[in-house]
Amino acid sequence: MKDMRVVTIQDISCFGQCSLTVALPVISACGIETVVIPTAVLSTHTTGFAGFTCRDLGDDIPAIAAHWKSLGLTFDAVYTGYLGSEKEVADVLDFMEAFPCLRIVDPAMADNGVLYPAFDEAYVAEMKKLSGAADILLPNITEASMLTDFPYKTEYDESYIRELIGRLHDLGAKTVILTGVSFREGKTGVAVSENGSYSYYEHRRIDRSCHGTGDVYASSFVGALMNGCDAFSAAKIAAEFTMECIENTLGNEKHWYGVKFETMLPKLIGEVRG
Ligand code: PXL
Repeated sequence: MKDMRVVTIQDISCFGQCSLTVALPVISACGIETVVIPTAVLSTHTTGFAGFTCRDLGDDIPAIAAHWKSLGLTFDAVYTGYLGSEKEVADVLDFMEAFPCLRIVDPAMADNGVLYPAFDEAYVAEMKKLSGAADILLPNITEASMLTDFPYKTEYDESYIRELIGRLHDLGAKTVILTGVSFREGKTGVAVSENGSYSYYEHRRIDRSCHGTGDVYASSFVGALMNGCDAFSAAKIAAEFTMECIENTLGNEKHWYGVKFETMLPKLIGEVRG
C-alpha cells in the first residue's frame, strides 16, 4: 500500500489526553505519517479544569499553509478536531481549499446536549460551513442537532436518527458517521451513511462518560480508514477500540480527565495492520 500522510489540525491540551496528544500517537501507531498544525496550546482541556491557560496559535495557520505550499507538500487527508475560534474554522476551510485531499471533520464542539465552555452560536454557525464541506463528518448527536438546528433528543427512534443524518447531508457532508446512537438499554452504536445507504453498528454501552473519547474515536477511525478500511469497517474498529480504552480506564476514579488509550494501541495496530 502507498504510504499515507495525514495532516491533523486541532489544539494541543498539554495535560488531559485529548486532541493532538491523542491524534498524533493513535494515527502514527496505525502506520500513517501524521503532520500536525496545533491551533492553540492549553495547559489542560476546558471541561472539568478551572483556570487553564490558553495561547492561541490560530494566526499561524495561513503562514504554515503558505510555507508548505512553497515546499510543494501534499496530503492524503486532512482531519480536523477542536478548533479555538470562528476565525480558525474559516482558516481551516481555506487550508482545505489550498490542499485538496480527503476532508475528515470532527466538529468537536459539544456533548450531552451542551456546547463546550469556549464556544457560542457564532462558532456553531462557522462550524456548519466546515461540516458542510466535509467528505466524512464525525459528529455526536448533540453536535449533529446543533449543526442542523434540529431538536436534541436523548430518547429517539431510527427515524429521528435518519432525519438528523439527512439534514447533515443537506448541509453538504458526504459521508456521515454519527456516534453515540443508542436504541436500547445497555447498547450504543454508530450510524454510518454514505452514497444513499444507511448502516448501524451496535455495541455494548459503558455507563461512564469519559473526556476525550470523541478524539480517541475519530483518531482511530482515521487510522483505520487510511489503512484501506471502508467507512463502516473503520467506524466499527474505532468503536471497539474506544470501548476497550474506556474499559481500561474504569475503576480508576483519579483518571476522570481522559481515557487510558496507550496500552490499548497494540490491539488497534493488530486490527488495522493485522
Ligand atoms: O476532546 C475535545 C477537546 C479538545 N480540546 C479541548 C477541549 C476539548 C473538550 O472539552 O476542551 C481544549
